[in-house]
This record gives sequence, structure tokens and C-alpha cells, in this order.
Amino acid sequence: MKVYFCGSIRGGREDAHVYRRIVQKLQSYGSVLTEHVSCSEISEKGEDAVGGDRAIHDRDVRWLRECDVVVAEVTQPSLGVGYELGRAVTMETKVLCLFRPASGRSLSAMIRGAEDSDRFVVKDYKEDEVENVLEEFFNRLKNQKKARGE
Ligand code: 6K6
Repeated sequence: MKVYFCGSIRGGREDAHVYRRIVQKLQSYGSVLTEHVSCSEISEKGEDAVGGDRAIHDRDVRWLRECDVVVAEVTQPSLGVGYELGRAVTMETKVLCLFRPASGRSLSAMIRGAEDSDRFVVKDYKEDEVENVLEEFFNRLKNQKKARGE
């Protein structure tokens, strides 16, 4: 299973510790293509990659095409994460969005309103529930795949 994890970089790094927890759990289900999003060393500048922003964009879109599932932490608003989610919807990839209401923020209607409880799932959670929420989602995903004979 290839998992694409989305989390804010230039949108702000306040939730990096939550991203680390999520990526750690996701690694028990398969390979996380975007592990770097959870690195504590990355600043809000988003660090330069060889080839600059074009190379980052093109590699990430290629990984989005390759992955089996997208998991996004959407509490910290990020243009990049919103863009990735829009691309994932067009690719008909399964998406789980995780939002923490305790942040005091209100999730964008374009994310909350995309929920269809099948391909695009939005889940409100508390930080200490994160592993259980992922467990539940991936168990359901596994059962759906089994039912389809995949
Ligand atoms: C190098 C090492 C760490 O970061 C870099 C360079 N920057 C990026 N590398 C990879 N993916 C990126 C980078 N900047 C943004 N993204 C993608 O956009 C990630 O997959 C995130 O989910 C999302 C964050 O977007 P912003 O708008 O918050 O930066």
C-alpha cells in the first residue's frame, strides 16, 4: 500500500508534531511517499529542493498518481494541501481528511462539503485519538478491498 500524506509546510508548521504521529502510524500500513512533510527540521520556508518549486510540484503530482490512498491533516490551512486534495479528487483517489475542532478553527467548506463518506472522508478528532481513527479507517479500507476481491 502506498500512502500519500499531506500536511502544511509553507502554510505554517505548528502541527508538525501531529504530522509525525500520523506518519509513524501510517508506516504500519505501507510506504509513506511524503514522509518528509512530518520532519521537524523543515521550516515554513519549505526548504529548497534541487530543481526548485517546479520539481517539488511535479514529483508530488507523480506520487499522487501512484498512491493508493491520500491522508491529509487539514487543521492548519495550507494552499498546497488544498491543491493536493483537489488533484486527488480528480484522480478518483480515496481521501481521508483529519481535522481537530479543538484548534478553534473552522474547516473550509470546500473540504467539509466534499465529504461523501466513501471516497472522500472528513473526520473530526482529538489529538490523542489519532492512532485509533487511522486504525478504523484502514480496517474499513481493507474490508472494502477484500469485498471487491482485490
Ligand atoms: C524539502 C524538504 C522538505 O520540504 C522540501 C521542499 N518542499 C516541499 N517538498 C515536498 N512537498 C511539498 C513541499 N512544499 C509543499 N509540498 C507539498 O504541499 C506537501 O506534500 C504538503 O502536503 C503540501 C504543503 O503545502 P504548503 O502550501 O503548506 O507548503
